[in-house]
Parts: sequence; C-alpha cells; structure tokens
Amino acid sequence: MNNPKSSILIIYTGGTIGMKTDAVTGALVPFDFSGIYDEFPSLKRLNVDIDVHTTSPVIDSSNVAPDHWVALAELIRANYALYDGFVVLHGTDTMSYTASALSFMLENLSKPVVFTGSQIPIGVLRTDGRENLITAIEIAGTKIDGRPAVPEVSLYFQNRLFRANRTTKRSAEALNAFRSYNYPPLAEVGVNIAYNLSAVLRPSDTSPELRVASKLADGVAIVKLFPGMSEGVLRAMLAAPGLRAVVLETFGAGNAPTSEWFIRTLQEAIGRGVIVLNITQCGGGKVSMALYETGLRLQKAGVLCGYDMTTEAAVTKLMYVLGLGLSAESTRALLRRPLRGEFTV
Ligand code: ASN
Repeated sequence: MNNPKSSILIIYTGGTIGMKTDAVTGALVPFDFSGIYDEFPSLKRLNVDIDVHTTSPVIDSSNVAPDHWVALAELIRANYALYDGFVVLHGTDTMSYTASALSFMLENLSKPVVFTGSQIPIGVLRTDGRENLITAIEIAGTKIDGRPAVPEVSLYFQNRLFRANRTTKRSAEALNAFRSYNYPPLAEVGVNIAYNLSAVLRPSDTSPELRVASKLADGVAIVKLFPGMSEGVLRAMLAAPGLRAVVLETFGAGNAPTSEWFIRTLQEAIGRGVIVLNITQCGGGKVSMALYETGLRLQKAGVLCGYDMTTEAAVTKLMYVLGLGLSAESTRALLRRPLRGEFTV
C-alpha cells in the first residue's frame, strides 16, 4: 500500500541555489521558487505536496546572523502542525552554522528539517541544485512504517545526507562541498536512497511538543592556536568586552603550549567566568585532554572538552546553552554532554 502524500514546506532564504541566468541579458537574477512546479514539472511525480515560503529579503549567507536563525526557527514552529517536513534552501557558505544552530534551537523536534543549497545556481544548465533540491524534498517527505525517516535537522548535499551539526563546508569549488568527518552519513543516495537508520536520532514516543529556544547569547569567540601566538594577542582576545565563552581550536588531540603565560592567561579568563571549550583544528578525530601533558594542563585549568565537535556546532551550542540563562554549574553540565548528537565521547 502506498504511503499517504507528505506535505512539505520549502523555505527559501537565499544563496546561490536561488539564482538563474536571465534569458535576455545573461545576468544572474533571482529564481522564483513559487513557480517550482513550472520549472520542475517532474516534482509532481514525487509523493509530496509542496508549498514555498520565501523569506524577505533573500540574502547571501555571509550576511546571516543569529536573528535570522530565530526567525527561521519561529517560522518552522508556526508551520509545524501543517507540514510533515521542511526543506530549507540556504547559501552554502554559512549553512553548517545555521543548520547547527537550528538543531539546538528546535527542542523536541520530531519532523525532518533538511537543509540544502548549491554551488552552481539552479537556473544554470550544469547546476547541482536541481538534484540537491529534489532529493532533499524526497527525504523530507519519506516515512518508514508511518514515521518520518529522518526526524532531525539534517543537511543534504551531493548524494549524502548528514546530521547537520556534524557538517562543515570544506570546499569553495567542489560540488561535494560538505563533509561530516566524525559521523557517518544518515543516508547515501545512488539509484536508491539508502538510509542508515541506526545512525538517526529518534524522539522518544513521549517527547513533549516542539519548543523553540529563541534567546541566543552573544559574547562567543573563536581562538585558533598557532605556533608563535603571543601573550599580548591572547590576552587581548580574552579581555574582549562582553566575552562569555571561547571555542579554543587546539592542535591534534586537544593540545596546546604548556608555557606558564599561556596556561595563566586561560586560567585568569576562566576565573572571570569565561567558558573555554576545547575542540581540535583537525577535521577528523577528537580532543582527548588526558592523552598528553599538553592537554592535561588545559583540563586542570578548567577547560571543557569538546570531543569531536565541529567549530560550527561548538559556537552555536554555546550561543544556545548560554542563552538558556542557567546557573554556571548547569551550563557546564549541558556543555559536557551531547544534546543533539553533536559529539561522540
Ligand atoms: N555565497 C553563497 C552563499 O553562501 C554561496 C553559495 O550558496 N554557494 O550565499
């Protein structure tokens, strides 16, 4: 027996996917997604009903800010009961940040929210956007045994569906622009869509209703270590007004210099209440602070372990957790455990 039709809301926010070549001038102009069935009549063959919402204004994703994440999360909440799934079309440059942020902000999510975009405009003959769009829609609408196949925030790009908060844009050129170095794909797409169901997060049957955390904290910074970083530079960064948390991008398995000034500068910041979260500069692998003396000293100084989290997940998780307005102890407790599958211990 066929599954009943799914209803999908496409939310178009901007980015390259939304451009097409003007037939007369040859210039890139915005593509009107409300005419999606005229442009892609083959979509009618999918077992889905599609509505389109275009955010105003549509933007290049380099202009995305937390206010946009709040508006997007609120839009999903407002339409949550009306649709079986959501496809968010977004510029690729900051898509992993937005999708990671949404994974934290959409508490108790039990429907698919699939992000996608393209490297080549959708209205250009050789576009990668057409396949990304069509497959993202199909995935958002797929049910297995009457339940959504992937009820989490995911990112689909070039034949792979990833957990969104595990992704990072790794190429400005390649069509397979995204990687999830530390977590397997949730689905691989060839002739068929092969879901890796054991890797998918599932809400419990008793999950409460969707809630949107609409307060995101500012005061988060990224400090990337490099050999030769001076005390003055580190001090200045950690003395930034309003600083509340630092994502410390360390070497290898979470290592940093053992010099006195370095540890002292971090300790002073931590003493002032600044949270320091250690993630690795390497794409693959995780922080393990007990492995070397150089990591152990960080641990003793009060630095938190970020395991195999991406920069995008670390930054947005800090914004989300600090935005909850909890005590210092509860805040640190939430940072120590994965909330949406964003790291593996
Ligand atoms: N600059 C574009 C954006 O992120 C890049 C793209 O979508 N491929 O909005």
